[in-house]
Amino acid sequence: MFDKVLVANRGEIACRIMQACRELHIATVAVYSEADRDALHVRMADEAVCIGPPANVDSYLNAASILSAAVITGADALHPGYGNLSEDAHFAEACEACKITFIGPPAHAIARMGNKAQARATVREAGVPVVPGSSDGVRDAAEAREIAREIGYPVMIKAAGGGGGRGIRVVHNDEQIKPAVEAAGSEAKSAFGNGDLYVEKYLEDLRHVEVQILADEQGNVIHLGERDCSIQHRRQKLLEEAPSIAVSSSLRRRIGEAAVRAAQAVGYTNAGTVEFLLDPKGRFYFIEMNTRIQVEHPVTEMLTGIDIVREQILIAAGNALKHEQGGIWFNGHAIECRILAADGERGFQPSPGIITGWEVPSGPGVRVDSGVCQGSEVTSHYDPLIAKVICWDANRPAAIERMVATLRGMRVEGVNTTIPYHLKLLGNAYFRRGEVTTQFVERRVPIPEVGT
Ligand code: MV4
Repeated sequence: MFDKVLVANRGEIACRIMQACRELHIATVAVYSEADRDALHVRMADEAVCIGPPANVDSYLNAASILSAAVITGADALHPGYGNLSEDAHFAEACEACKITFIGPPAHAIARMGNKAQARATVREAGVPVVPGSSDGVRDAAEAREIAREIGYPVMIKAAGGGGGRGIRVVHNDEQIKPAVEAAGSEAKSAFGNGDLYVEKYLEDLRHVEVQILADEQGNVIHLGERDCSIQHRRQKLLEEAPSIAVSSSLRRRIGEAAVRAAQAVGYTNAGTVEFLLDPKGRFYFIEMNTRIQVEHPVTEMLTGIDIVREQILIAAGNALKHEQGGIWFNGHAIECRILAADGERGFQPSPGIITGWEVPSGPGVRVDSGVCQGSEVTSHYDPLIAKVICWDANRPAAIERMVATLRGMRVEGVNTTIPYHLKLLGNAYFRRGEVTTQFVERRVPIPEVGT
C-alpha cells in the first residue's frame, strides 16, 4: 500500500480523498494556490505545498509544479480528483515517468476515451449500442451534411476533444450545417487543441443515465448500477439520483453489462463512468465515458455501501477487487443536490464572498461533502460548488422528504446559494413523479436568464 498520496485538487473532492487516505493510514500532501492558503483541504492534509498563483492554469493545472511537489515530498501516488488534470493522458504518463502512481486509469485508456469520436467507434465494435451518427470524425461540412441527411435532423455536432457537453451545436437543417461546423471546429481547436468533430442524431427529451464501473488490474470489471443525471442546466448537473426510476433490475443488468464491455474494450482499470441516453422503451445508447471519479459518485456509495475512492486507491496499489458482481446490492434511494455559491434567481451567476455563517444538519441518511466552513472565502477563480448534500432513505419519496428537510435546515450566510432553486425543484410535481428528462430544467423549473 502507498505511504503517502498527493491530492492534486482542491475543495470538497480534495477533502473527500484525504478522508479515504486517512482511513487507509496513508499520509496526505495537499497542493494549493496562493488563493487557497487557508482552505480546508490544506488544513486537512499532513503536508501542503504551494503550487502557484490563484488562476487555475497557473496552479491546479500546472503539471510541472504539481509533479515537483510530489517528488519533493516523496509521495508515491497522486490522486487527481475530477476536472483539472484528471483526464489528461500526458499528465498520467508524466506521473508514471516520475515513479508516482497515478490513481486512475492507464494513460492509453484516458486517451482512447478522451477522443469522443474514437470512443464511439471503439465501444460500437465491442457491441455496445451507440447514438446513430458518424462512424468516426467528419472532415468538413459536406461530410457532416451527408451524415445528417442519412440519420435525419436534428443532429448534434460535437467536438471529439470535448466531452461533458462542451463544444456541442444542435443543427435542425441543411442550411445550419456549414456555420455550425465552422464555428464548432474553430472553437474546439482553441479550447481543446483539437478541431475534430463528429455527428450524432440529437436524441431530445430522453433520460441521461450513467453507469459506475470498477476495474482492477487483474482483469475483473464490475458495475455499481446507474445514476440518473437528467437534471442539468447548461452542462451543469444540479441534482443526481440513484437508482433511476426508469431502470428495472433486468435493464440494470443489460446496461451494466454494456458499460463493462465499453471499459473492457479499452483495457480500462480503476473507477470510471459510462454515459448513456435511455429512451422510454428501455433502449439505451452510449454517448461517452468519463475516465475519472465523478462529482456525483456519493449517490452510488450510499446505495451500494462501497467507498469508490477507497476502491480507486486499492486498485491503483495493485489489489484485486474484493467485490464480485453478484455481491453488489442496491439498497433504497439516494439523491444529491449540488449546492453552488451562485444566484438561483439570476441565471446562476457566481456569487463570490466570505462564508460568514455555515450550519449543516446531519442525521441518519444525510451526508454533506464540502470543502468550506465558516470563514471560507469563495473566489471566482474556481468552480462555485461549495457542498454536495446527499440524502438516502428506503425509497424515493422518503429520500426527497429528507432532502427537503436537510436543505431547509441549512444556514449559509455571506454568499447566495442555489438552495432556494433546489427546494423549488424538489417540490415540482413532475420531479415528484420521477418524470425527468434532459429537457426537465428548461421546461419544468426554468432558470431565469440574467437581464430577462
Ligand atoms: C446528447 C444528448 C442528446 N443527443 N447527445 C450533455 C452532457 C454530455 N455528456 C452529453 N450530453 C447530451 N448529449 C445526443 N446525441 C443530450 C445530452 C444531455 C442534455 C442535453 C441538453 C440539455 C440537458 C441535457 C442533460 C443531459 C444530457
